Amino acid sequence: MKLGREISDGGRFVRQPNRFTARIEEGGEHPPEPGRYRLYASYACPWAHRSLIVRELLGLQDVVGVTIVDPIRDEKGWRIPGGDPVTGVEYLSELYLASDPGYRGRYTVPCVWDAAAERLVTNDYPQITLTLETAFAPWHAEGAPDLYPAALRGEIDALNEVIFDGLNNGVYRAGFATSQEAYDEAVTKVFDTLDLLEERLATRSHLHGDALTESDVRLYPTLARFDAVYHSHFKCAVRRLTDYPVLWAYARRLYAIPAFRDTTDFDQIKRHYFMTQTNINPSRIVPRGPELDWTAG
Ligand SMILES: N[C@@H](CCC(=O)N[C@@H](CS)C(=O)NCC(=O)O)C(=O)O
Repeated sequence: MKLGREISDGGRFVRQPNRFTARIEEGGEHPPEPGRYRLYASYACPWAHRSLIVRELLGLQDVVGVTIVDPIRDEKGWRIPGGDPVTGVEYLSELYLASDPGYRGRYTVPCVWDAAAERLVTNDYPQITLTLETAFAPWHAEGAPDLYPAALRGEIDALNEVIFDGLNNGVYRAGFATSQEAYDEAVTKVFDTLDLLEERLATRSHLHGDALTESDVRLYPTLARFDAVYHSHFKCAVRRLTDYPVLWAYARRLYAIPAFRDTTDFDQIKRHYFMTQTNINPSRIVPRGPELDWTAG
């Protein structure tokens, strides 16, 4: 993992920019089409998790194929067990290098491959779910939720920023900090954000009211990993998710929806973080527990 270059002088984790940022859009170089694009994802990765949730929520399984990588990443990066049925590659890095031989960043999931152009379109994780929600609308299943309704986009985008900064990326900033000051700053923000969301959800079933939106999809993967991984591995130890009655009930309500439950694999999540991020867990020991009942009440 080339994380070294993502640590600033003050010991702060600064995430690398995304290199592939083309869009799948009507009239563009990569027009939406069923069967043309493939999503590469890991059940362990929170950024990829949201794209798996949205693909299933919108009923796009036959429109956009998926390849799931092995949860344990070695020095060669993400591996595709048995090889990729579409491109034949064994490592995700091969798709990055086929698209840009000069690429020197991390080979990340999620990313989307255009089988017609034979190149990666995007590894721009915030955009992937939005693309499935908008450009692929003609192929959504009947009765699929509108996760990005036009009237709410401003509010959704604004709350997504708060969730990204305070939680999605905030937990990584706490976990990868290499100075006490950088850790303190990040962990304070993590719990301030959880407090804020606990209050917000006290008066509504979902982040923007009664209906599920993109914001809920962005929050859930971090909540699902919180007690199992972030509480110990990333030192987000002030409180557990289960100490927040409203958020814990909300997380279980989402888990009861098949698209969330089917894509939540606690075993792969734990093995990935504890065995792959050896910079903060050199022994690679995977802790037992916590024993949580995600199906309760
Ligand atoms: N594209 C983003 C977010 C996606 C991301 O970080 N994915 C992780 C897994 S959760 C990954 O694929 N890491 C590969 C690596 O670090 O080599 C980034 O570059 O930071």
